Parts: sequence; C-alpha cells; structure tokens
Amino acid sequence: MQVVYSPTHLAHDITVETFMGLPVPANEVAERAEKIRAALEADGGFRFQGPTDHGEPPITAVHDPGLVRFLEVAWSEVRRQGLDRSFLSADTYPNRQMFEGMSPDAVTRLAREPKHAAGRAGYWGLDSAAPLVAGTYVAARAAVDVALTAVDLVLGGATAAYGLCRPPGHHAARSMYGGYCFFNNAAIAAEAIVRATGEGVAILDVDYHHGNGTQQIFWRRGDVRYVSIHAHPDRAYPYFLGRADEVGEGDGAGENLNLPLRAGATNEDYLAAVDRAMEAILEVPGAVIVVSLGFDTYGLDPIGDFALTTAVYHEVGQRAAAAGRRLVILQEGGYHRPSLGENARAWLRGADGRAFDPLPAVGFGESGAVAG
Ligand code: SP5
Ligand code: ZN
Repeated sequence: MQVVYSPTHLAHDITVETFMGLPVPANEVAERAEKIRAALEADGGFRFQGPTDHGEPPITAVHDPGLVRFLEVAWSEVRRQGLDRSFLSADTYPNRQMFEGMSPDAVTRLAREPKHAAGRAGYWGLDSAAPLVAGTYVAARAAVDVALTAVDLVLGGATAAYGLCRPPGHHAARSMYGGYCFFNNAAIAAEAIVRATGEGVAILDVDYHHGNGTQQIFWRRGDVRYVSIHAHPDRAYPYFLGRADEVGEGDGAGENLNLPLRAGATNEDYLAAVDRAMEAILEVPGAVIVVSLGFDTYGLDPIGDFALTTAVYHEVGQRAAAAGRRLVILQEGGYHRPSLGENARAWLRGADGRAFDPLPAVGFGESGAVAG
C-alpha cells in the first residue's frame, strides 16, 4: 500500500494542552506520526511518498475562507499583540446564550470576529484543548495535501492509499477548528472525490470520538454519507453531538449514521458496530470510501475508554476492504504512543488483504516499556 507522509507535521510542535482549565502534557504530539511512520517503514510492505501541493481551493470548497485566514495569521497576531504565550488558546467563546433574544440577522450583523487573539480563537474555535503554535498552519496545510495526494493515488487506480495526516481533522467544521483538528482532511478528501468523479462518497469514521466536523459539513448533503462509531457523547468529547438521532436534514436526511458505544466496549461490540456501519456504507453508490482512522479506541489509550486490542484492527481493516470499494484511509486520533505503530500496521495490512504477525517480544504496558 502507498503511504503519503510529510515531515512538515513536525512544525506543529505541541507539548502542553489544557484539560478543564489545567495544563496537562499534550496528547496530540509529533511523536504519534513518527511512531506510525517508523512501524510502517520497518514492515517493508509499504511504499512512502511525499504530498503534492494542492493549493487553497480544495480547502475553501469545505471551509469558510475566514477560518483559513484566521489560522494563517493567528500566530503572528499573538506575537504582534504582545501576548506572552507559547501557544494560543481562547479566553472567551461565543456561547449561543450570549445572543439569546437577538434575531439571527442581528447576531450576524453584531456578533463580529473580535480583534484580540484570545477572542478570535474563541470565535473560530470549539474548545480550549486544541493549542495553536507557530507551525500549526503549515502543518495543517501539509496534512490536507497528504490527504489529497492519497485521493489522487486512489483516483489514479490504487485500491487503497493511506494518508498519515497530522494534525487530524474530523472535529473541524466548516467554520470552526477544535479537538486537535484545524482543517478537516477527510471532508476535504471526500469533497474532492465528489467533484472529480461526480459520484457519491461514503465516510467511515472509526476514531473513538464523534467526528462532529465531518457530520456538520455534510449534514444537508445527499451525495456524502457519514457513518461513525464512537464513544457516546454523554460521557465523551465532543459532548454536544454524536447521538443516534442525528440523521441529517434536507437532501442529507438519512445520510448520517451515528453508532455511539458504551464505556468498556469490547472487540465483539465493536465488530458488530462495524458490520452495521458497512451495511450503511454499501448502500451508497460510488467507488470510494474515505476512512477516518483513529486508534484512541485501543484499550490502553489515555483519553479513550474502549477495550479494543491490536488484533481487532486487522479485522476492521479487512472488513472495510471487503466492501470491494477503493479506500482513502486518513489518520485521525490515537494517543497511546507505544501501540500506535503496531495498530496502524495491523489495520493497514488487513485493508491490504495481508496477514498480520504481531512483533514478538514487544509488550505495551502502561509504562510503554518493552517486555521480554
Ligand atoms: C482527533 C481526536 O481524537 N481529537 C480528540 C479531542 C479530544 N479533546 C478532549 C480531550 C479530553 C480528554 N479527556 C480525558 C479524560 C481522561 N479520563
Ligand atoms: Zn479521537
């Protein structure tokens, strides 16, 4: 399988995030992508290439140009405004109740993008756990190019291609970043496929979190079906979306399928959900499936609560490929660094119809220590 990777992700150099107001060691760090790259290189069965530059139009096909401009200038604004911070996080978010009683017209007219960087970050952002640093914009642009290059490979005839996207994308909505995501790589890829082929596209999102951004972008679209298996929002980020009764509206009515799972979900629970998801995906005519691939479903993930094992990723990869569609596979989350490489290798070998032999003598204990 062809792998698309860019070292530009290293510029998005994150060390700290905040969780409920406290600084904590960051989860979405550069080492994640490097672990996956190293494991796929060592496997020997993957061919690597860099991305090609696709420019801004495929991004603004999905995102508000105002979001793109904000992300482009955010860091220089932090510096220009003399803010003494190593990363930008919002101070104030425009809670919808702030505008209660005002007409939608008045809100549009009066609730403008602020000048202060801490207000602008709130205007465009979803949460305070997605730190923005000096290299965020170039890295997020490179992740989009990685995704679009994987699309090119598949539209050029490849059965499957894997984009090692970092930062991830599925929490980013048309006019909003958040959840460690800046541009929605999977949505941009799906839109590019629709425009290139004129066919419908199905998105299978197997990250632990609900991909609220992808759902939002295609909510009213009849030509892109979004199917997601994730932690129930009653207990997990993004809290406000991801329930089973969110089915889309207008042309998109019935094109959104959320399969929220309980805490402690097992391999068996998960595979049953995968089978339901694939059934819905097979109803979509069209040759390509976009996969939002997360490994935060792993039993040892620090921010997840599922109980999946490495072997099940091989099985899920196989079941995704069994649809007989071509696969554009894009990396989303997954934060247990010691297991990321093996989990990616298992999934992608499954999608490739190859056996998976776990590396011998490597244990992934809580410490990440090597056993044996
Ligand atoms: C792409 C992706 O996986 N984004 C995830 C964003 C999650 N952001 C909030 C993290 C909250 C961590 N909660 C920790 C609970 C530990 N018990
Ligand atoms: Zn996630």
